[in-house]
This record gives sequence, structure tokens and C-alpha cells, in this order.
Amino acid sequence: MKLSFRWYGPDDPVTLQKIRQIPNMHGIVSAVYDVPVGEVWPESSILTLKKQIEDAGLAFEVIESVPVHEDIKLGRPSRDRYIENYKETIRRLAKAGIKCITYNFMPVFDWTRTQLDHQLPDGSTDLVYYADQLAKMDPLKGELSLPGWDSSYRKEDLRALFDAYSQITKEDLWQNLAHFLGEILPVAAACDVNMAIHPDDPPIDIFGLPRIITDEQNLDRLLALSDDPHHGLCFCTGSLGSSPKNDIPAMVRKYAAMGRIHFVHLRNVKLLPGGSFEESAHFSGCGSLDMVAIVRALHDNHFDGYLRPDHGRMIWGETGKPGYGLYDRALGASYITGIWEALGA
Ligand SMILES: [Mn+2]
Repeated sequence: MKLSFRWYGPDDPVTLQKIRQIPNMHGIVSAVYDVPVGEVWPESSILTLKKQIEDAGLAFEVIESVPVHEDIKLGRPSRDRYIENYKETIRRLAKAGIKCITYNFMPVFDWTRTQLDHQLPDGSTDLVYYADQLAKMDPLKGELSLPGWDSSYRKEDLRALFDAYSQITKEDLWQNLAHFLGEILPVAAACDVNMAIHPDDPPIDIFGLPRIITDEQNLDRLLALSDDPHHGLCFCTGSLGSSPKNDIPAMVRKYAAMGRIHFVHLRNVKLLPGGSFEESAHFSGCGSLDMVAIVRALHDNHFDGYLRPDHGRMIWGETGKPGYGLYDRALGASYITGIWEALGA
């Protein structure tokens, strides 16, 4: 297990020096953030990022994420150019020493929450998804004020995207994912880079947009698209775990035994009635997931991939990017390290 930590670059209030002081920390998970989706990442940007991270004494081996252009997900003719760009970005990242690239195949939006500053009884704040709050939201009406969403979409672009997705089925989305993987996996294999798909978060259709990376059945279907071991998962316990039908420890055990988990996002969620959930502290007692059972499933399978604490609460008066403060994620990292150590060498 290579303990890692997400870092958003020099503007991140959480500095590399602070991250390095977390015990057992191996490396940084980051990305080039100033390139439009679909364009090739400049080598100079990749190398600058690498130097910043390595100069701080941390490994630079994981990218989260190289985003997939909507034209690829929609299967538009223009996807060919974006797929070629994606391949070139993979080659450049591999040349810089990257071993694992995370991506997702969620239409239009990445993760969805309904509130980013929900207050817990202890005074900390967390990210939540309340079904009744979501029911009142419409991204195509009023101001686009949904928490954490990409504000770079203009409303007319968003409407056009929603229209485009209304024309395709989940089977179409599967076809488009299969086409994308058929193109990029040979490149990843040649470069010896692991591709790790992040599941849909939460793993349900939202606003009528199709979502397919949601449960064990779909993960099986996904992995069956290619036997190449470079084709694997970024297993996000909080995303998959926000659906009560997913048995997270059992799924981790299964896919770790197959050698298909390349990267783990470890966090806990507290499931509420009606499909709602709250992100909780990592400790099992704070949420619905058994973190020891999850880490044990990895440990039993000699997991040597990357793992990072995922979203944390805001505690001790910290302010910053919701979910990505230092303190609670550092607590999560140490908690995970403690479980790992207790399970033995
Ligand atoms: Mn995640």
C-alpha cells in the first residue's frame, strides 16, 4: 500500500511540506489543471509539477484525473481528435514517471452533493447528499449554483449537453466507453501505465443523465472489456458505498484478488433513508462502512497499489476547498496506516 494524498497545486492552501509530515506518506496525487478538457497536457507543465512534488520529498506517480472530453462519452465524430490527444497525454505522463492515471466516464458532471458545509453535532462540517434537496435542484433553470459544479459551463452549453445525452442510452454510453478503452489501453500497456476508472459518484442517475459505473455487475462488465491488467479500477469506497446494495468489503476483496485495483479512495459514508448520505470521518464508528474489513481485504491480497484518504470534514477551524482540508484527511491517513500496521507485515 502506497499512501498518497491529493494536492491541487501551488494554490492549494495545504502545502506539500505539510503533507510530507504525515507519517507513512509516499506520494502526491495531482493533475495539470490549466489545460482545457481534451487538449494535450504540455510536457513543461507535467515536468514543473513533477519537480515541485519531488523537490518536497514526495513521489509523483499518480494522476487524478485526466478528464475525458464529452465528445468521447457521446461518441461524436470529433472524438477521434480527443482520443489521439488523450493517448499523447498518457505517453507524456509515462515519460515523466507516472504509473497510474485516474479518469471517470460520468456525463457532464463529476461528483454531486447538495450541500458542502453541512454541520455535524460536533461542530465540524461535511459534504452531504440529501435526496429532498436534490429534488429541488434543476441545473437548467435559474442560476447554476449547485455545490462544487464546474462553473465554466455556460447555461446554453449545458442545455445542449443535456439534449445530446437525452439522445443516447446507457448501452450507447457503454459502446462509447468500450471504443475509448479499445483505443487507449494499448497505449497505456505499451507505456506500462495503469488506467484506473473512478466509479460514478453517487452511483445513480442524476437529472436524467445516464450513469453506468455503479455496482458490482457493472464493474464486472467494465473489466470484461479488456483482460489487459493495465485496465483497472480506482476503487472509491465512498462513491460505491453510498449505495446500500454495494457490499464494499466483498467487492474490494474480489477485485483486489483479480489484481484490478490500481488505486483506492478510502473514505466513509453514513447512509440515511431514501438514498441520502453524509460523508463522515474515516473511523468506522462514524459511518456505515467497516473500514477494517476494507483494509483487511486489501492487505490479505498484498495490495501494493496507491491508496489515499478521500474527502475529509472541515475541523479545527480550517477553511479551504470543501472535502480537501489537511486535518481530517491527515487523521484519515494515520487511521488507515494504523489499521494496515495492525494487520501485520
Ligand atoms: Mn473518490
